[in-house]
This record gives sequence, C-alpha cells and structure tokens, in this order.
Amino acid sequence: EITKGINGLEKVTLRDVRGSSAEIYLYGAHVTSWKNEHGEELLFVSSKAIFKPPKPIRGGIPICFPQFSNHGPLEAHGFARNRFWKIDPSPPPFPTSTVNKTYIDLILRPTEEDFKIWPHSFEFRLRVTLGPAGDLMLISRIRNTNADGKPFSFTFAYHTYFSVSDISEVRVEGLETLDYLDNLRNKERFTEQGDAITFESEVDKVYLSTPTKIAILDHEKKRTFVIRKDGLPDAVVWNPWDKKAKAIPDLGDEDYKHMLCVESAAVEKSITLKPGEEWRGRQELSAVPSSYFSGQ
Ligand code: TA6
Repeated sequence: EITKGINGLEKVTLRDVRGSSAEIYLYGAHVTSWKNEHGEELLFVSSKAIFKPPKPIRGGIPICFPQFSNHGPLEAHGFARNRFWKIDPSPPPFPTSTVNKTYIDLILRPTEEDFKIWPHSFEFRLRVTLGPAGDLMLISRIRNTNADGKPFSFTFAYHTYFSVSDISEVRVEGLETLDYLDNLRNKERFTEQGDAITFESEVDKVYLSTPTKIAILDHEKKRTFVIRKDGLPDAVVWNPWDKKAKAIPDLGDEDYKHMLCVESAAVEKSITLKPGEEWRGRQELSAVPSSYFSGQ
C-alpha cells in the first residue's frame, strides 16, 4: 500500500494479518515505523524530525551508504539516506523464502549528480520484510555495475534507532569483551569490559567483529529486542546523551532518554566489489517480552 506521508512524501505500509506493521518512506528507503501486534511503536523517531529533503529523517532506520559516518571524504553517512528510491517491480530472486511474509522491494541507482560525488555505477536493492511473528528484516544487495572495469569500496550501516522507555535502565548483551573504536576518543581502539553494556553518558562506539546476535534489554518495558545480522561484522552503539542532544536541531532535548542506536554495520574493513559482483547485508529485528528469555 503506497500513500502520502508527512509533507506529501510517499510511503509504503506493510501489514501482517496479526496486526504488526511497518512503514517505509521512498525518500531514503527509510523505515520510519515498526509496530508489534499490539500497535506499540518499536522504533524511535524524533518528534522534531524534519521530513524535508535533503535533510535525512531523524530516527527509524536510515541507511548509511556508501560511507558510514565521517569515515571517508563524503558527507556524513553517505547519500543513500537522502535520495529518492524507486519501487523495484521485478527484483532478481532473493535467497530467503517469502511464505507468510509481506515485503517491499526498493532500488537506488546513482544519478549523474551522484556520480560526480562518488564516481561509481551501482544498483542497490533493498527488501524490507515483515514476518508473521512481527519480525522486521532488511536485506541489502549492492552490485557494482561499473562499465569501466573499476572496483569500488564502501562502508555501511543500518543506523537503527530503537525506542526504549528509559536509557538508564537499558542493557545491551553480546558485545562484552570485544574491541571497539571510540568515536569520542579519536576513533582509537579499546577493549570492552566483561559486563553487559549500560548507559550513563554519551556513547559512540564501533564494536568490531561482533557475534551475529545482539540483545537490547529494556527492563522497564519488559521487552527485549534481538538483532540478528549477516554480512555486517561490526555493530555501532550510539546515544548522544544530554549535551549532544541539545546540539542536534532535529532531536528534542529529552529524546536521548528514549532512544538507543544499535547498528548492524561494516565499518572497520570496507567492502570491495569488482564489476559484476554483489554484496549482501541482512539485519533482522524481533521484539519479545523479556520473560520469554529469563522469566524476569
Ligand atoms: O552512528 C553514530 C553516528 O555516526 C554518531 O557519530 C552521530 O553523529 C550519529 O551517527 C548521527 O549522525 P547524523 O548525521 O544522523 O546526525
């Protein structure tokens, strides 16, 4: 179902018969909403988000491509998040089953203007799938279509903003003892301690070569998000905390309390594709009652 969203921007709504739903704006191929079967929003989108190109949307799942953050010469997080994507009417077959699932296929190809910024020809296909249990899966397929025989390299992230009740009560499991690059300390490399990660100040880290499963435990909501990823070795964890939040115009002063970014990513080692080669990166999200795991 395609309708007009905020400021007349087109969006696609996916609905599952059991009540879960997702919304994807063609602007940025940006997932702006993911609701469970009870209609509860699971992603954070700032009430100050500006749905006006060329500004990227603050919250949801921006796609960072062909550059993550300022790890390169391009604008922060690349340009895929502020381009108009198209619906892909006949994508080549995906490896995953679509039985009992609702999905949409989008595609981005560079314009001549894009080519001036990043001189490579590519096809970026994104499939967003809502499963019967309300899980949300994003699969990206990026193909080098350069005619000049040149390879290209990129970094990538699904910059996912999760909605949490109170950041001080949240724990992230699965990143203990890993090495990370700390963006707040000149991208230097450190090693995480053995405990689950908790939050009491600004965090902006790229955890390296993580397990494929990461969990976010929200005690107050009694909800656990589970992230599963494939093709994306790293995981970014970001919360701006109070001072940085105040400096971001499209983020409310108190918003940092209710959001946490945990991002499936490929940052430390860029991905290189020769002409004709394709890369795949998958992020699958589910939200379950905490008791499901540990009876808390
Ligand atoms: O993923 C973390 C990060 O790169 C931070 O450094 C922070 O600036 C954030 O993304 C948001 O970036 P944006 O360009 O959307 O303001």
